[in-house]
Amino acid sequence: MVARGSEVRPSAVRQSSPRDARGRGPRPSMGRLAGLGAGGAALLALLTGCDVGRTFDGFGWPQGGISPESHRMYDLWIGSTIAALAVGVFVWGLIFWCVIRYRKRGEALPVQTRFNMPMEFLYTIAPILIVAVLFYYTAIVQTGVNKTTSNPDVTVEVVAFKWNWQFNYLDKPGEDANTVASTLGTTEVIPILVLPTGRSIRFEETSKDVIHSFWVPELLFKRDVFPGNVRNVFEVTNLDTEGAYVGRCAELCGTYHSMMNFELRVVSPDEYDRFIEAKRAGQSTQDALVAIGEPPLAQTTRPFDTKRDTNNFGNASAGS
Ligand SMILES: [Cu+2]
Repeated sequence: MVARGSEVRPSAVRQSSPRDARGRGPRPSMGRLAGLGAGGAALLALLTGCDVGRTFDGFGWPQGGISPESHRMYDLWIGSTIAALAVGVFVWGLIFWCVIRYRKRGEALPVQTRFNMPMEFLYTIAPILIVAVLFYYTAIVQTGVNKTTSNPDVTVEVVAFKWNWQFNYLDKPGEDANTVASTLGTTEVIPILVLPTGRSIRFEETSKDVIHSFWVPELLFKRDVFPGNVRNVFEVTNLDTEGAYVGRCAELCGTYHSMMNFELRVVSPDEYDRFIEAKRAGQSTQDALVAIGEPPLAQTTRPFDTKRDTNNFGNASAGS
């Protein structure tokens, strides 16, 4: 019904015909190829939520995410990589098998024009299936990561400017909200964004001048901060691990872009409530941090010394 190996390669007819007589032809390949798409899908589904990636150092993807969104993106990466490796191993196997099984056995050239319709069909369908499965999971994860709600537990306005950050705690989402408390970074003090575990958090970003980018590596996510009354909004379902995490500007925004750091300090909900109370009572961010038993200054980064007077502008006497 279809071209067998013996028909494709007349020069190898003598060697391969007994094998072909046992029915070796396109059918086993068809089964394997058909199983590939389904196998990839099953593998991806199985590995979502699995921690196979830890064994292989995350396959290059950063580990240590602190939000459900970061875990889902990590799982998508691990699942996609495993599926890609499975396809890769299968293809490498086919290549080596062909190289050995159909190696040169004589001077006669094999027939150069043959096709095998079921194989051609599967070569087209299998990649489409694989891409469809990858697209499905990507769309699901992306939609989840970008999802916003109307009633988050905490809303914080992120204001970026050259070259620092201001964080305003709002009483509700939206531009007409009131600022409950505020933290402003300066040349001497790294701004600390204090947030609680276990609560949904909405970030509303806006810039005073140029495009910046709000990036906390442990969120495995960065989002541009635009000027001109544009509010770029994203949310995390919750933060799951207390600690101090460095935050950076991830969009080249000018001379001191590389120094535009901040710190995300994740504390317990109770400590967060007391922090906000202390801020509302008029305390500085540093005093409020001490009041809840936290270090007052950033632990993960420090203000940069620009050495502007002594070195950059050649005025040696100004710095001494
Ligand atoms: Cu910036």
